[in-house]
Amino acid sequence: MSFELIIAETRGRVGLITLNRPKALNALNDQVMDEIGAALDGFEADDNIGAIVITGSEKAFAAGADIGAMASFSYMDAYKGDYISRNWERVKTCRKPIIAAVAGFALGGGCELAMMCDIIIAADSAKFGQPEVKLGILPGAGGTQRLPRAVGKAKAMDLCLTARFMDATEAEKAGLVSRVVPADTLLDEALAAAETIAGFSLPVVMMIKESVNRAFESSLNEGLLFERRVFHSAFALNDQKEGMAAFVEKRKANFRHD
Ligand code: CO8
Repeated sequence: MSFELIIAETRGRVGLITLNRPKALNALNDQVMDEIGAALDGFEADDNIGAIVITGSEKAFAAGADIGAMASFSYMDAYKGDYISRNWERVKTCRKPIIAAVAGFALGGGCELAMMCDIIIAADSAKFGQPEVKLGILPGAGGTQRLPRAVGKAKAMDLCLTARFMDATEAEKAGLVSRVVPADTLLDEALAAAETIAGFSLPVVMMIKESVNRAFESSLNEGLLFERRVFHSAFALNDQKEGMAAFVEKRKANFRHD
């Protein structure tokens, strides 16, 4: 897959998307989001891909939505053009797991893009923030909704209202990121985690992603019921037979992803 503002490649069973607009610190415009969407379409259609990593550069995962592109927007441009919903939701609808590997700035839409992923692994250089308030706007791609779910109301209010940045250590303590690693090992760590996930049964991995996400959309009892039904359905998989046989026979499971 060949793109202009991102690089999409495969590493084993992992699809890797690298944002590639270095001069604008990977600011996210329509073209970037369309290209991410097209890359995700390709990876989702590819049976040989079991997990995806999205990363940026050493200096910036993404410094936000492209401010220049938005500066002259009218209300009608935003509303009729279905700004954000049109091409940002594709990340959310991806059924395969996505890891955001974040170094440097993840601000505004950049932080929101990372939060749309399933796991955030941060370099020790990472800085997260929702500084839209400084621009006379508010977060528009989930910052006021996903951030409080990740870090709680107090910290989400603090970040969104003061525009201050949160470093990687604080982000890990607050629950936004799952691990912090030295910057020079970030991509290796993220790819290794993705490769581990991609080695498990793909349908089971997809069921786990769907079930964990359901926890944020339902009451506890509804979520537990959903989990139980999906759990029962796992016994229809060849991979369940293989996984348990492998345990009993003390060997490594060889999942066929069905
Ligand atoms: N949009 C466009 N260009 C950007 C952006 C951006 N968000 N961020 C940085 N750039 C550009 C700069 O304009 C500069 O370009 P040039 O060299 O041509 O002047 C280049 O990247 C390098 O930036 P700096 O010189 O500013 O680099 P510094 O190291 O001095 O500062 C910062 C780095 C702190 C990251 C600084 O660039 C900054 O504050 N950037 C803006 C951060 C921000 O406000 N982000 C939020 C944007 S609004 C948003 O995301 C809304 C989300 C709504 C939903 C998304 C829908 C699409």
